[in-house]
Amino acid sequence: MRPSLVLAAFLASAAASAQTTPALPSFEGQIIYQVMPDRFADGDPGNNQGVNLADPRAWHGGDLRGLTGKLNYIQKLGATAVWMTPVYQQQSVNSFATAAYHGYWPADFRAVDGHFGTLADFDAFVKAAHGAGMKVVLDQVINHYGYEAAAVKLRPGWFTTDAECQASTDKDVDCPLAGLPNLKQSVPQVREQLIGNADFWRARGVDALRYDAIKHVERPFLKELLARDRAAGSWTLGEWFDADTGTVAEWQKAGFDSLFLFSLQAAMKDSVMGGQGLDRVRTVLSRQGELVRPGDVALFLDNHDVPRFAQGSLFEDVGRERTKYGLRALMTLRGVPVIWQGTEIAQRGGADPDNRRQMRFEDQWTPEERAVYEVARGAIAARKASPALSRGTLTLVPVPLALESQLLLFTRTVDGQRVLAAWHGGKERRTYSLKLSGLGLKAADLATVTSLFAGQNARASVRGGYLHLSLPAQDAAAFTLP
Ligand SMILES: [Ca+2]
Ligand SMILES: [Ca+2]
Repeated sequence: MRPSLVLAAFLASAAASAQTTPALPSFEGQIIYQVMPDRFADGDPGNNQGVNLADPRAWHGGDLRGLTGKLNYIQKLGATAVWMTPVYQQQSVNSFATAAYHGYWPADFRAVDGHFGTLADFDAFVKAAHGAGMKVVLDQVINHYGYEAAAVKLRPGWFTTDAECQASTDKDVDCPLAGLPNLKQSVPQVREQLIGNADFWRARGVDALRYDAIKHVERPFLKELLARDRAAGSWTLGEWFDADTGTVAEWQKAGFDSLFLFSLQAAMKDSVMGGQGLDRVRTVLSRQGELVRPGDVALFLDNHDVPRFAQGSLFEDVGRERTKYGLRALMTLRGVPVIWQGTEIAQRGGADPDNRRQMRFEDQWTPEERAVYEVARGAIAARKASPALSRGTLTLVPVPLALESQLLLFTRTVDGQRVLAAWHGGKERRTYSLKLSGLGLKAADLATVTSLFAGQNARASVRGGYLHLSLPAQDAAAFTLP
């Protein structure tokens, strides 16, 4: 070994021993794009068995090859990671007149459903994503099999019985979710199977695992699973439907790196899209101190289980304008933004399956949809270019009581850089002059600056102890502060 290599090896081992605890897997600074592969892009018409685009409950033909072909689109939007809903082998028949296109009715957790392609197609996707510098988040079902999966009849001992459900004191966990065959994680073979599933996909290069329906999964098993994921370096994201800050904090303490903050999604739907007071959002943010790792919490405007964000307005033009506001607002927050396919063009849709309409790409967009996309792309770019927006701490700035429903201010700070986020819910453009001392802010005089978000007429200045803000109606802006 050459002396330089000996020295390098020595320094590496010294660094390793100096580090008392290994760094936790983190997605802070990432932007996740959520895809439902069946509804995204069809790259292989040869696997379109049973496809019917006119039926929202049928397969639509999207697949892994199509997704790989659209990586460039996702990357151009600015996302750094892709979360795909499950692609493994599904039950082959319909239940409730619905096909298993969504991926949540698994039959074999270690095979790719023929509609999505093959394991080789999966590997090719992971390779292409990594080649583009992007991370892969795989959806994992750990609570149930599909209604008609063969395993249900083959291995009855793996599932809870009606009597066990009725006798249980924790019905969320021990009773079927939507009637789905409920796995008993206290059975050792079930545990082995589920933990082996995570290992299987991890070995194929998956960077992170999004665990479905964790509210319904046995707790000791979840902790065992999470400990293994953490030791293997996989980032874990839990879906506890309707989770508020307290639930997210509890499960971050128990070993999850992240959960979706549903309470913030609900507040943004009401305030940003619904035009109700911004104090709803402020109330959620005021609890961020409870979070163990606020920078890793997953933040979203909508997903495949709730009505589309833009659907919150009866009027398509209003839905589009407020989606622009929502996307910019999302990019000012601390956490990991998750964008569900189509939200970047303000796609509409009510409850499932209407919220899972076919994705539409550039050549199908109207000029109005393109305008929403440009705002999304610009807001993501601004966040990525700003260390404070990407990774800074968040400090709420108190505004006068009379303004609380229409003005939300907070700062994001990292490494001495500070950005002021200003959300304005008012229906008219407005200029605010606020005394710095009343806001608890200290800032040197600042000649007028414009928002970090391109194409937005928003300005800020500081003079004589006052912060002056000139803000467009129903929009969120971000300003670099001295
Ligand atoms: Ca196809
Ligand atoms: Ca369960």
